[in-house]
Amino acid sequence: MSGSTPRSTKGRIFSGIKPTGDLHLGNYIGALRNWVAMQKDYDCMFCVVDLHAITVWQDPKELLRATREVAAGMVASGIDPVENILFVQSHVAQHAELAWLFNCVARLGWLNRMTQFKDKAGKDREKASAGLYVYPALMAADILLYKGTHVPVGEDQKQHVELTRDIAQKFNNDFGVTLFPLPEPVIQGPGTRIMSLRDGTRKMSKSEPSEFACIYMTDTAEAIRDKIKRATTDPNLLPDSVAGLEGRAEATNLLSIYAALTDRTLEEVVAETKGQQFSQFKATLADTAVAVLGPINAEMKRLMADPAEIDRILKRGADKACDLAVPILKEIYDAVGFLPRT
Ligand code: AQP
Repeated sequence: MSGSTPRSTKGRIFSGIKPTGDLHLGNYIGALRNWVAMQKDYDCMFCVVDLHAITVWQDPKELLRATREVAAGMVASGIDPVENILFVQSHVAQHAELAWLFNCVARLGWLNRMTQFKDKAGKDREKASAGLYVYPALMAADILLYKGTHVPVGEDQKQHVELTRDIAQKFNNDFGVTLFPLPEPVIQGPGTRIMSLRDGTRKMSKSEPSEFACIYMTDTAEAIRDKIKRATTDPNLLPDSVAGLEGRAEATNLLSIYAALTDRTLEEVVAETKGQQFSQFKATLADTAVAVLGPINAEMKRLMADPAEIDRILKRGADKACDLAVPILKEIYDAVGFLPRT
């Protein structure tokens, strides 16, 4: 056994980020910031999910760089890699093993309903990888390999957590066991879905082609200010109530970002900014974003300059994750009826 046993608290969390490019404000508000807040209450497993990343083409050198950068971003955001388990998915082979088993539990009809596959595969579905299609079975394996009970996710991932529950339930029923818990999605705060700065109806995303649509966690203060200044808005003043945001996607997005970064509700920030021009509000938002992201950016740079330190953190995490995964996978294989290796 290596490392300390995770503390027992409100339950076990598994959550991950794909190393598919530079981390952005959506990842920070929708995932990292919540994880930091939850780490004191739960046993936490935070994962750089590289097996998920390759469901679409990744340049090998860039994948390697981004894997360390996502780990650096997690630590720089305030994830404690000693108290929690922070690791790379491909370092724990049991994820792929359990995913295969779940490919045999999940039904085609369930996978056909997944909206993320439809979005990501687009019109040219025939050319999408088979991995992209069965991605939710791998995600179920990530969570259930550790009997995870809670999954903090952005709104967009909720459907996959529901599928994880379906897989857990079907496995338990099929094999007459109570092996898996039914994990709950935890969706928190006003920033559950951060939208593009150029188009308030599209999700802020690593694969977004316009760099002005995304604030990256590696952006300089100047870049952050510039992007917020250029963010698309509408011609009206800011409203005096949340109801006044109806049909104003860009204003809603910017105010939600402000609320999330200042740990307040949308109501509270609308009360503060009511009647303001966008130029005035954008200056306040830019100051806030720079104040929050600046220190994280500096810490990410420091960590990225010491890849051996990142690798040490990830090795310790993988060892701890394996210690948990091996006996659980054994229990699962026994339930299925696989002959144990002697
Ligand atoms: N725009 C967002 N708003 C709120 N939460 C978000 N998340 C991602 N984008 C937003 C949350 O971040 C976690 C990790 O996501 P991911 O990077 O593994 O996958 P993704 O959601 O597919 O992110 P991208 O940026 O859109 O990646 P690409 O372009 O590679 O597909 C998740 O909890 C997610 O909800």
